[in-house]
Amino acid sequence: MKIGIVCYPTFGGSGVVATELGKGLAKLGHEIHFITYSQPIRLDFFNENLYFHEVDIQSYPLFRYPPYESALASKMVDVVKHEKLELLHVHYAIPHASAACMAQQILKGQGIEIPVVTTLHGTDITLVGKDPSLAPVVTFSINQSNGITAVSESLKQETLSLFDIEKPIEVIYNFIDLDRFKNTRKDHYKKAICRQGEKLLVHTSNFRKVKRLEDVVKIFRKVRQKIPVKMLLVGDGPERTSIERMCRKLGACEDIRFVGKVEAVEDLLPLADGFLMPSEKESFGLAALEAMACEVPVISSNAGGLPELNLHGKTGFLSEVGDIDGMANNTLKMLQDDQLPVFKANALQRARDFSLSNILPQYESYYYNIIELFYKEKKG
Ligand code: GMT
Repeated sequence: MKIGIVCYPTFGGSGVVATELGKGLAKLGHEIHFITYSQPIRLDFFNENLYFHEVDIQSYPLFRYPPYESALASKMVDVVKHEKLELLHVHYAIPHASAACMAQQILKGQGIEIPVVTTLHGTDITLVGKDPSLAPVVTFSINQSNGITAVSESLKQETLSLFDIEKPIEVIYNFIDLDRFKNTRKDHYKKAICRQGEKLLVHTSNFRKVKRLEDVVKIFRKVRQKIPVKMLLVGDGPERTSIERMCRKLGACEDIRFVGKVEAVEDLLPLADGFLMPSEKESFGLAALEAMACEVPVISSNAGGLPELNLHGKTGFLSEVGDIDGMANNTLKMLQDDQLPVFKANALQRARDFSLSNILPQYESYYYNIIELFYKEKKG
């Protein structure tokens, strides 16, 4: 199949899923064309089936806001026509689904028919998309898509409750490349951070409000009052400065290390004994799955799709959003020497359910179904 993939090329989960999906499909022999404003972060290897088309936006003094959506739609038209694509798969509804919808209409006017699949990732629905300033366009463009997928059952249900959706939504979970994310047992690195044999906790995110970084630090502090422990905060974003300030104020700087954005996060995760994800909202929790694949159990909130991934009392623990005491107590329970190896093994076992080899064929057969349905409907 010749597939166009549209996504955000940054560190965010939706971009990672889209890029890894494209890479996986290319390895299976499909021709994959990424259409985005810069080279996707994880598009880091050569494969003869992978192509990248950059969306360039004209700047003009009149524009207060650059017309990205129009530029993207125009690029989609161009790539579909010249590369003879058979399907467009857009990740994150805003503005990708509406741009795809426009491209589809333009192409139709030129006698070219192409189905569009939209994958909903989370904040495009639960935070940004439901805002009245965007909801009508989001609803329209989701309904115009020929196929809709959501990354968890929870996100599917939330989408159905927030928008007037007229088409079935298929749940296809986030996935993980177990060859890349695994326990590489780099104990010597861990000793460099935890010199006295302390336990190590990790949090990775885009440091946005929704991730509740303050809770991460508060949980860590409570755990540190009981056992020797260190913490790595991986990533960067709007909350970083205030969280660094908070750490200083609490005198926790020497035990909490801000690592910044790390491309090869799979090198860091195996060092950890526990992963903290107290998010306000989380449609799936790809970062937690990455940790689990490296045999790191998860202390998380029970927001969104997290209970579909993190099994309470088995692969870690779930608590209500904001329950700092609960999360700290659960962390202490999980880190006990006789418990930790069991949690670690369970985390890996659960991660295997979401392996690339399990999930990729689901996307593949979904594409074939949508294409078949699309042409059946056209014939009438
Ligand atoms: O977590 C973020 O803020 C990034 C966001 C994105 O769209 O890039 O992640 C969302 O999509 C991921 C991939 O499907 C999911 O694993 C994350 O749970 C989801 N984030 C939220 O729902 C907050």
